Amino acid sequence: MLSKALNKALNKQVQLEFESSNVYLAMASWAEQEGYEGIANFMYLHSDEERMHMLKIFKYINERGGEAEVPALGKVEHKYKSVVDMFTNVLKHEVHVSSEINNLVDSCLKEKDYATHNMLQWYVAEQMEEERLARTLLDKLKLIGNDKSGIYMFDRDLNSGGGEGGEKG
Ligand code: OFO
Repeated sequence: MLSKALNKALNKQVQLEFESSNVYLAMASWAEQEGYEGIANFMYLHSDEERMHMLKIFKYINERGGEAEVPALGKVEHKYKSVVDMFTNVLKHEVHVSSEINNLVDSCLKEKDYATHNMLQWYVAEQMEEERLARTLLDKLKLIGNDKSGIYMFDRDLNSGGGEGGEKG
């Protein structure tokens, strides 16, 4: 049985994963409007992944006798100055999510809730991968700079799976 405190903390993570899904959906929309088809597809996929992350925790809460709640969601950013600006925000967002996952792991250990701790290990690994991917893509974009043909190729690469952003769990 989940403690009340962990139930609350997990519901907060449900909200964050839900919001992540919307953040990437808004990024997909911006990229689509700007004509970056590959980046848009990458972001649409990522948005779906985040919904899956949300659902995994949502269902876990109920399986453990807790109460999963559908959260109210905040507004997300819809405008970006550039592709680099957008991917800088992706990295920033994922670093924030990682730190929230770490806080959750910490709470589980304090409460000796090893089942939840075990469930969260998937998220620990996933966050490392998401941060790595965001850093790799941002590094590529920094190398490309203002070179239009470079951005064109970056977009094309993401369309053909070059972002390695496929779902893993
Ligand atoms: Fe759920 O991994 Fe990104 O935010």
